[in-house]
Order: sequence, then C-alpha cells, then structure tokens
Amino acid sequence: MKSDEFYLALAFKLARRGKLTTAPNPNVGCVIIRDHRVVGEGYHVRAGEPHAEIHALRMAGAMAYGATAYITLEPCNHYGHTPPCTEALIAAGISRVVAAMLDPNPKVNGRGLYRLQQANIEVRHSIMLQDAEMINKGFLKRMRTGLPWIRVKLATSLDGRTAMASGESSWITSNQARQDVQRFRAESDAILSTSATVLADNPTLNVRWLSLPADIQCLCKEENIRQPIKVIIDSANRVNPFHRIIKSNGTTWLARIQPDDKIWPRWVEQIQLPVLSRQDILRIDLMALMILLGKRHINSVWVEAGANLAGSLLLAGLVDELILYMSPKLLGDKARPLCLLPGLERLSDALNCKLLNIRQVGPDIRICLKLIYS
Ligand code: AOF
Ligand code: ZN
Repeated sequence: MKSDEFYLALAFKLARRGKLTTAPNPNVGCVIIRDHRVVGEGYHVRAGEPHAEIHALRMAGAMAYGATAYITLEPCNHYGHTPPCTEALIAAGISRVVAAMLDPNPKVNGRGLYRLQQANIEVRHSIMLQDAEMINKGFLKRMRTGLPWIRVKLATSLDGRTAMASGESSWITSNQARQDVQRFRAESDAILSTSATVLADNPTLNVRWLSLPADIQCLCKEENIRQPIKVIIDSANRVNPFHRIIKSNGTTWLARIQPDDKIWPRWVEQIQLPVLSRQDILRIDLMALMILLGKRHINSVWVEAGANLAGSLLLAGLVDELILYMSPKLLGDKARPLCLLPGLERLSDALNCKLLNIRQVGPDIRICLKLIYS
C-alpha cells in the first residue's frame, strides 16, 4: 500500500503545472484514489476557472464514491468565482480528505476542513508542509501579511561590483544568466524597477517566450504567456511615453509622487504614492507601494534595478529572497558596489541571509538566498 505522502506528491506534481497561470490564485493539485488506483486528477489552471478538486471529481465521476482526495491545499468553503469545493467533495461521496496545509485565506482558514468533518469525512492535514509552503510562497505571504513575496535580482562580479564607475554595466553576466532571469520574470506577477534603470538601459522588462527554459516553455503556449505587470518607481516623473517599456505594450504602473498630464497609452497608469523624506530628498514610501501591490492581488514581485533600490528595499526589511548572479570577473575598487546600505556600522548591523541553493549558469554562478531579518 502506498503512503499518503506518495499520493500527495502526485498532487504537488500536478499543482506545479499551473505555475505560470493561476495568479492571483494559489497553485493547487488534487488526486482521487480508490482501491489504490488513481481515478481522478486535476489542478487549478486559472483564476476564475474550476478549482483542482472539481477537475479531479469530474474525471473520477461515480468512482469518487468512498474514495480519498489528496489535495495540496485545504479545499475552499466559500463562494468566490466558483462554488465551494467542500460541497462538491461531500456530494460526490468522498470519504477521506488529505490536505497538505490549511488555506490562510481569511475566507477559508480551517472552515473548509471543519465543514468536511461535520459531514463525517475523515480528515488528515498538515503533512508535507514544506512542499506546500514552497509552491505558493507569494500567495501565502500575501494572505498572511498583505504583502507580496519580493525577490531582488543582482548581477555582480567576484568582488561584489555591479558596474564600472562610468555606469557601464550591461554585460557583466553571461547570456545564459540573462536567459535564466526570464524564468523568474515569467513566474512573477510584477517586475519592479526604477526610472534610473529605464533612463540608463531603456529595457522592455518583458518575458520572451523563446528565451524561456524548456521546462517553463512546456507549461504555456507562446500566445498565452502572461506578461508580468511592470511597476516603475518614478518619483521625479522622468519616464516618458517614448521609453521602450511604455511603447512595448503591457500593463505598466508608474509609481509617482505627483502624476503628470502627458498623454499615456491606455495600458499605463500613474499611481500617486505617499513619500518619506530623508535628508531633504523625497522618496516613495516602499512599504506603502508594497501594501498597494498586495491590495491589487500581486503575489510576487521580481526586482530588477540598481544598487539604490536594492539597498532601500533591504533596509526597509522588505526583501524575501536575493537572486545573485556572480560573474567570475574582478572589476576593481573604483567600480560600483552591489547595493547601497548606508548606516551599517557594526557587525551586529549586518543583514543576514540563509543560503537556499547555488547553481552554475553558463560561466556564472547563481546564488539564491533568503533574507533573515531578526
Ligand atoms: C481550492 N482549490 O484549486 C484553489 C483554491 O475566486 P475563487 O472561487 O477562484 O477562489 C479563490 C480562493 O480559493 C483562493 O484565494 C484560495 O483561498 C482558494 N483556492 N481552493 O479549494 C483550488 N485554487
Ligand atoms: Zn475550491
């Protein structure tokens, strides 16, 4: 006989198929097992469409009677875009439910499993919690805190430099590293950058299907690829309608102190944000920006900007992960540092990270780190 973990692992595998499409909803997978056989399987594809359990129940049909449902997240018990999955499980005669974790969505949060128990369904939960946390980092953080999961990308030399003193920087890391970045962009709901980066590099910050690694490409057809929302911090209104990021036609939010009255394409929105003033310089309040993104259902933010924004986000305690591409080059003492962190003086002020993984990407090294704010 196979273990609950074995069948739940199948459900996780299914859940991952929705990686590029379910946001702002979580990735959820479900398998239905009767007499040691898989009789139904499903995963949540897109917000607004049926949940994982519904796909699996449809496939199982009458075979769901007396069966066990393995689900990577507690089934919902509320009317959202779709009716509650709990009622569908009960109506189909499911006799046991194994759910990897509770759904922290305040609309669910234990009520789904409670409803199943009331209907005399045997319930087991909180197993393979680490997998359940990993697969929905963004959704879970937003449900728990209102804030998105924030990843900052940095490209650096061996001596921790990002650009020459002149600002010359574009080719520090390899083509392969830049291709690897496409994966993170595709998996994110928003890409955050600054007017400084727009003015210096004039990027599009788009996901290019052809540049995606094969394991990501197979999750989504080219025409269905989701472009993350581009969010540009532009406190001095320096971005104009002729920059490539604006012309390249994808939802773009300009985070500004004061909107201007230029004529912008319909996919551009100027958002007025509160400011923090430091040494007479007005800066957009980054926490207010992240709260706003959370309210707009952004689960995950991918930051591609310079040393200034990276430093400010780190100092504001807003960074969840650093993704560091390190090129085996030495740029020397005059080159620019990785991120600006003024005010750190003692070792006890240091920002600490936990190493998540290291990989070689072409000639470069990719280091993924989790920030530990204590
Ligand atoms: C499940 N199974 O596959 C998913 C669930 O607006 P709706 O109706 O799509 O509901 C969205 C909420 O339902 C979402 O915020 C999360 O709490 C839960 N997602 N629940 O039973 C699923 N995707
Ligand atoms: Zn549901």
